Amino acid sequence: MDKKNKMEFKKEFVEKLKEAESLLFFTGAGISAESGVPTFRGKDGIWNKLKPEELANFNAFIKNPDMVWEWYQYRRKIVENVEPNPGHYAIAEFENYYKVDVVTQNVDNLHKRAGSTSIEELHGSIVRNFCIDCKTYYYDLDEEFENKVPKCKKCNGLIRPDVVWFGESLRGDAYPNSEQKAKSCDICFVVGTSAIVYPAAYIPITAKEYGAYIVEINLEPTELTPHINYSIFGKSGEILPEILRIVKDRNHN
Ligand code: BV8
Ligand code: ZN
Repeated sequence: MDKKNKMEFKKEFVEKLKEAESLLFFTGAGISAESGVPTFRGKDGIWNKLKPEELANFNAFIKNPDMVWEWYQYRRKIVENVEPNPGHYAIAEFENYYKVDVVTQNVDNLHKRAGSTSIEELHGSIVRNFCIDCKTYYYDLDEEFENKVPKCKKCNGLIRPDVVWFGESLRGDAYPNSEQKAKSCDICFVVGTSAIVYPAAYIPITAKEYGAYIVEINLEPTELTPHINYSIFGKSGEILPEILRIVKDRNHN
């Protein structure tokens, strides 16, 4: 995007950027779309063909472990063969100017690969797997488990991806940590999410309740849009670097 058609942003937002000390980026599948990772609910979403209830839940896994395992192998393959996009990298680079926290619903590990250092993965990550019986963790399982669920070497239990499925509570302190960060951020960016999955979608609502300025970056309005201070419509991989440019220009003049 050359000089002449630089993106313009609302004056109020530019002011908030100037005063802010801490930013929170609440992200969903849309931030990884430009990397080539399919979203869930969009027109080409992976859940158009298969319903989440059929795949991203424990009963589906117990009923048909190979099918669910194969679906995650398919998604792991995609994620292993893509790169973070300028949106992920811009979020990592904001760390040079602000205290930055990332709270992501994504399980694709792209924020980490882009260099962000404070990340809460609310729904876990497909780079990790564990045995449903003895909870032993497994990382790089070899190729032989393409479409056959692997069995635990210690107890022969089924191995599953370390993601949070529907009906499962969020693990560890990911949610309370994210809530804490939402309460203390000055600006909360809501990037590439349809904001219909709970309790994750409470995070931007909590940030707003605690006085943060909420900015939504999405191709289209979402369930959250009525609560948003500033909606910027477009691709996150183009918008986030433009917002970063304002911050860099200000810091270098
Ligand atoms: C819980 C991990 C209770 C796996 C996911 C019945 C029974 C049980 C629970 C429920 C129930 N009914 C409702 C619930 C609650 C349920 C829920 O919220 N359901 C929804 C669907 C109504 N929640 C749960 O079950 C949660 N657990 O409630 O437990 C409990 C409590 C205590 C004790 C025991 C139990 C767990 C939810 C976690 C589910 N796991 N994923 C996996 O990934 O395979 S959710 C799944 O949806 C993904 O994680 C994804 O991240 C998440 C949200 O989707 P989005 O990220 O928003 O993606 P989406 O495609 O929808 O939207 C993309 C957006 O990007 C679009 O707006 C698009 O316009 C935009 N976009 C596209 N391209 C771009 C872009 N924007 C900018 N730039 C672009 N280039
Ligand atoms: Zn085991």
